[in-house]
Amino acid sequence: MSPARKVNARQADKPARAAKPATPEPEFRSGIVSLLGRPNVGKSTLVNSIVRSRVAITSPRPQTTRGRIFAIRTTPEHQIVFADTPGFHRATDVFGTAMVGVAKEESRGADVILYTVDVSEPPHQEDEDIVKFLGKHKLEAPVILVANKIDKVAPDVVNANLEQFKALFPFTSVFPVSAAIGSGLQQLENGIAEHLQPGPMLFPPDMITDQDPRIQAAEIVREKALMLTRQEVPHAIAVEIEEYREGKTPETWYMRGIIYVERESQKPIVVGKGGERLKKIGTLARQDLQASLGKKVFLELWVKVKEDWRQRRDVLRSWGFRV
Ligand SMILES: Nc1nc2c(ncn2[C@@H]2O[C@H](COP(=O)(O)OP(=O)(O)O)[C@@H](O)[C@H]2O)c(=O)[nH]1
Ligand SMILES: [Mg+2]
Repeated sequence: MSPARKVNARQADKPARAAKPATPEPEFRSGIVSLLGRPNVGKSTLVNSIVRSRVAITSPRPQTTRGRIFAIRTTPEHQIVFADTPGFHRATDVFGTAMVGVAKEESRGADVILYTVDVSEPPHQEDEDIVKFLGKHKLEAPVILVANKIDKVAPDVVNANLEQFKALFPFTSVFPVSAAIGSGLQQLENGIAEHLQPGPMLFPPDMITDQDPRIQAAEIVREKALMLTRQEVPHAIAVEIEEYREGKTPETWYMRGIIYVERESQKPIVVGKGGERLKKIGTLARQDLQASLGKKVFLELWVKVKEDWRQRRDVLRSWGFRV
């Protein structure tokens, strides 16, 4: 600071009467931001990184996210409610069609749309489907292009692919990021905040997700089952937590979960030799559940067959899917 601008302490303590009129406090802003994108581009990883919590499960398997999940980021200036959705893919069954429906529905009510892509690869066919959808419905919300996974390939590959994505749609703005290593996320958050309208908080400031704890527990079990199975099996897995209650003491929690598969032949795959795989799924899930609940967790897991559940509206409805 230059000597001329120094103020002594007494002067500084004076009321700000003589100072220029105070600028009004910027208004609090809030809004719903919906994530669109192909499966596996990193939508859930992105949202988890921004809200600094593992709200949505993630995995290298496509279609890990199966319902709309709100992940809420609150700062003194704004509250951003992210609607993480299943990916936009070419659906071939009742379940897949419902998943794409979730993504479409969420984007209609959003204040901002985050179109997330994996910029380590050029656009896929599904990207063209999404762009068509955006064009057809003339959504009023601004569409921001989030070019994720910039850590995965060399910068010139990122740039070449990015140009192709940019050519698909008149995006409001573009943010290259890496959700996995956390780069570019603050700029993205600021970029989103610019498009939020002044408004009150939509959720209490300490709330990070609207997801029911029992569903969240089922999702954690499913994440581990996805991690430990291959090929068609991950797609055939659904998890329901049938019992979810305090254990014998207040420091403990008891859960009984069912891992559903579609065919009898998939059951031994999930169970593993001598029950090894099921045990591993349980151990990994229990570790996560204990960390998030802060209690000792007793988790009992069973594997059952629900023939062709992805094709059956009655079953899907009984699990809470809107089909
Ligand atoms: N290298 C890299 N991998 C990422 C990044 N973001 C997500 N992934 C991985 O991509 C896979 C799919 O992520 P997920 O968030 O489940 O994708 P979603 O289906 O779009 O929700 C997971 O294995 C993530 O770890 C990233 O920025 N860089
Ligand atoms: Mg996801």
